[in-house]
Amino acid sequence: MKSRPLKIGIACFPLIGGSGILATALGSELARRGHEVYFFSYAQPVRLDLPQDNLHFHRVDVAHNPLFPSPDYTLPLAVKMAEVARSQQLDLFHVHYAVPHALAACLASQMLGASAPRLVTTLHGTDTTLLGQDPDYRMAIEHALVHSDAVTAVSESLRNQTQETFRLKRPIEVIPNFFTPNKPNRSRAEVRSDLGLTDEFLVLHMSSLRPVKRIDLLLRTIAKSKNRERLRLFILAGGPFDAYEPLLDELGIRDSVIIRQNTAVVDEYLEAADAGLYTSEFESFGLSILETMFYGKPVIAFRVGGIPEVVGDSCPLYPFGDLTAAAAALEGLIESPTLARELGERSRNRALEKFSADRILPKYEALYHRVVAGKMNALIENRCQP
Ligand code: GMT
Repeated sequence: MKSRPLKIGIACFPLIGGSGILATALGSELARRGHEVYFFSYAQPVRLDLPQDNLHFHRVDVAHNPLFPSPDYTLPLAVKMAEVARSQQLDLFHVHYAVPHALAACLASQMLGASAPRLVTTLHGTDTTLLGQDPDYRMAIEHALVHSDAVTAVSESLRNQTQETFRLKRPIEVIPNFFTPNKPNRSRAEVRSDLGLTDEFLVLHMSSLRPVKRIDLLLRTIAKSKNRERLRLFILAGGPFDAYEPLLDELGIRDSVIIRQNTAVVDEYLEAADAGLYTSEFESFGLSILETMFYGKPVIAFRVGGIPEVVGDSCPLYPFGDLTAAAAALEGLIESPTLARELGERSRNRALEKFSADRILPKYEALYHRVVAGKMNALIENRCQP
C-alpha cells in the first residue's frame, strides 16, 4: 500500500556547510516524491532552488532587540515553526542540529500542545563533538535529544560518539548522507581554461575552512609533493582564507594554489578536478568527500571519524597527520592516470551503490511514517482514556 504524502517542516542552517546542504537536498527530494516541505531558516539555503512544486521557504527574522545582550534566533524560529505547523497542520519537524533547531522545535511543540508535529532530530557532528563537551550547552542538547521522537546520526562513528557523550537511553538510528549530482553548467575544458590550467593535475578541496579541516595540513601536503610543478590545489572556500595566506609564502606554494569562494555550484569543479584532498582531524561523515566520489575522482584523506564509512575500500586512507603518506598517495595518482582512473571508478561505484538518493530517501520516509504513526496511536490512546 502506498503511504500518504506528509507535511514536513525542515529547520537547517542556510550557508555552505554539509548539514544545510544535506537538509536542502533532502527537502528537494522529498518534495519531488510528493511530500509538502516547509523550510525554516534565517536565509534561503544556498542550494535551495525556488520556486519548486511542494517546496516552501519561511524566512525567520533574527531579533535584534536592544533589551537583549545579543541577537536572538531561537525564539523567533520557535514561533515561526509553531505558526506554520498550526496553519499548515504539519505532520513532523525534521531539524538538522539540536542547537538551536531541535530546541526551537521542542519549544514550538510545547506551544502547540497535543496537536504538535512529531520531531525528528538529525545530528551532523558539532552538537556532540563541540557543544556536547560544553557545560553551558550539554543539558540543553540532552533535553532536545530526549524529547525528539527520533534521533538520527549521519554515521556509526557519530552515533557511537553521541552515545558516549550523552549516555542516552534512547536509540539513535544511522542514516548516512546522500548526494545527487547536477548537470555541470560548463564543460571540464571550459572550467580548466577559466582556472588557467593546461594539463596540470587538479587537486580539489572543498570545505568551510573551519579549524577542524586542518588547512595547514592540506597546504603542507602540497608542499611535500615532489610533483609540485605538475599539480594545482584548488580550494573552494566556504569561509575566509586570510589566516592561511602567510603559510602559502612560508611554504613557497603560492603559485600552486588557486582559491575561489564557494558558491552553490560545485558540480563543474568536481568534473574539472582529478582528485580530492581532505585533511580534517575529524569528520562525522565528510559530504564533500562523497561529492568527490560521485564524480569518479579518487580521494586522499585521513582515517578519522565517519570517513572510513564513506570511503570504504574504494581508496586507501591514512593515519591522521601522516603527510608523507598523503603526499606519496598524491604522487602515485599524478604518475599513474590508470591508478587514478581505477580508484575514481571504485569511488563512484561505491557512492552510487551506498549513498544515492534512491538508497537513502526510503530510510527517512520509513522513519517519518513510523513516528507519525506513533502520534496517531498516542492520540487514539488518549481519547480512549476513561
Ligand atoms: O564540517 C563543516 O564545516 C560543516 C558541518 C556542518 O555542520 O554543516 O559538516 C558536518 O555535517 C556534514 C553533513 O552531515 C558532514 O558531512 C561533516 O562531516 C560534518 N562536519 C564535521 O563533522 C566536522
